[in-house]
Amino acid sequence: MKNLYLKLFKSLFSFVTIFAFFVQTSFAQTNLITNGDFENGTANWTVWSAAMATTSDAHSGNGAVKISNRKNPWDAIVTDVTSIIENGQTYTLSAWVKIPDPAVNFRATLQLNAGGTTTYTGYIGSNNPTIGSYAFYSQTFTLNWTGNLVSANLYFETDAVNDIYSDYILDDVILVKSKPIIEQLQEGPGWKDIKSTMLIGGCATESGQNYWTNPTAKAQLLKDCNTVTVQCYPGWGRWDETLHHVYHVDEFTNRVKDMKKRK
Ligand SMILES: [Ca+2]
Repeated sequence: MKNLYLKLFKSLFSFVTIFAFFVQTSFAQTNLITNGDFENGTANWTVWSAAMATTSDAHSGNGAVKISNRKNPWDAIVTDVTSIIENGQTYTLSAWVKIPDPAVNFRATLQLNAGGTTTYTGYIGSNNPTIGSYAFYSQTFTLNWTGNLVSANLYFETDAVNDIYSDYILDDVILVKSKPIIEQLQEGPGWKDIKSTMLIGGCATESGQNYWTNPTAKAQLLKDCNTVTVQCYPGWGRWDETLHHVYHVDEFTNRVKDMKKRK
């Protein structure tokens, strides 16, 4: 019976894309970067071999910072994060960046000197960043180093196009302690009481990592999923040939309830 049910379930949900909206968990999200929004001028920031000036061309608030007169990738705005970062900690770094002229290989680089060895690691990178308007860049990563931390600088750089290094404008730089999303889900309040704002997506197909085939995600679903605000709509395979792009929220919720009972 169980197998029959699962077969039915799989066939119903093949090629269906599901989006669940829920609030971020209550995990602390304090921005570790002082004046990351540049509302206090350029306080807490310095510049290496370039020009730094505030600008009203902000992503949010009244101010942002513009870096110009660059001759090298590392002619950049920089902030000292030595006293901020912790070994073994996972972080999410994000920033809004506007690059007016052609540029490649945008990244935020962490220059880290630990135990006398200096390393350079790029984060939130894009080989082909958006040109001419603000774009959002974000990445979650875990920092690990060996030996005593001597210094750590975070700076933002690009490579040249036709030997010209574009200016760039930076706003809303945020560094927060983070955890892998699946850990946040496991520690969170569960889906049953959650109402919308954050998007997670997954395809209820039989391949790849999704809520139905990823053991951890599936465990979470079975653990606490009683009612879910879910939008389902047929993908290219379509739910059927008559109800095109129809939401099947109730159907989905009932299936989940039933699956939970049968586990
Ligand atoms: Ca700002």
